[in-house]
Amino acid sequence: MPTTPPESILITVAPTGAETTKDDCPQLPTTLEELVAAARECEAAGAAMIHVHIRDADHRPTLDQTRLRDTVQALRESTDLVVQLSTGGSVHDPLDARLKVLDAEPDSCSLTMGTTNFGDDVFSNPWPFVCELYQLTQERGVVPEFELFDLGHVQALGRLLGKYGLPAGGRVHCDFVMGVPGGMPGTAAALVAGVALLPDEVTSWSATGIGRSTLPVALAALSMGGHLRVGMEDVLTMARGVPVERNSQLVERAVALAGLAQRAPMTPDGARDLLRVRQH
Ligand code: KMH
Ligand code: ZN
Repeated sequence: MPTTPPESILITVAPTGAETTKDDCPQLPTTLEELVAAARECEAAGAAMIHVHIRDADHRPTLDQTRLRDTVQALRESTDLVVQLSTGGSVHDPLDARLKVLDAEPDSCSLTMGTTNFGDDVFSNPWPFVCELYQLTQERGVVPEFELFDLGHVQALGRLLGKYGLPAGGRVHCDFVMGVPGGMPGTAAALVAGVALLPDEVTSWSATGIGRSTLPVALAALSMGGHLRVGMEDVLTMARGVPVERNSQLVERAVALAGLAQRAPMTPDGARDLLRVRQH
């Protein structure tokens, strides 16, 4: 990993997630139209990649194949964003349905490096599943973003790369997802520990802090030369008692914070180059 911070910053937006209900948060983009509108606003605000979870007609999380394909196509038609589909889905999604996410042919996909307690639930990522999903990304030419919820996941990433080699495109990008109840805390100290453990093959990393940890994690990541993921998947308030109305507000804030660190938002083409995502 380079020791000097890069001059530009990859901002990924995670606009929806699988945990928040539409009833609890009517402004959450859950329909395709809402998702595309949010994506366009976030791209205009400075996002270069979108991490996508989709919902069904009742706004519930789904991994429906047709909807996934339609979503990838609609996002490609309406934006230049790098399209990353979640293979994590919701804690209730079966492993085989999560593997099939790659059939929708995204640019990138998330790949979580181990099981973690997730609030009162379990986010299941057994080692054989991680290996199968990783090999599938290599076969299909989909660039994985390794999701690290815990320090053990960082170790597991080294083990995976040692066993199966580099991802499609040859770059290794990972994302620290911090502050999930059951995972590592969303603190600067935990991020420092995680970055120190990253395998040598890692070429870039981002971080996101859930809920109240969003700002401490963002500031720590910026100070360490990391990239940022923001969005309503991870946080629903701008400040205590102030709801997020649009995902683009969170992207705008990330751009402003990065600006203070003298880093300009990367374009989608810049992100494709960083991640070695193939052109469509
Ligand atoms: N919804 C979480 C259980 C991912 O997208 O890969 C899993 C998650 C991670 O959001
Ligand atoms: Zn996700």
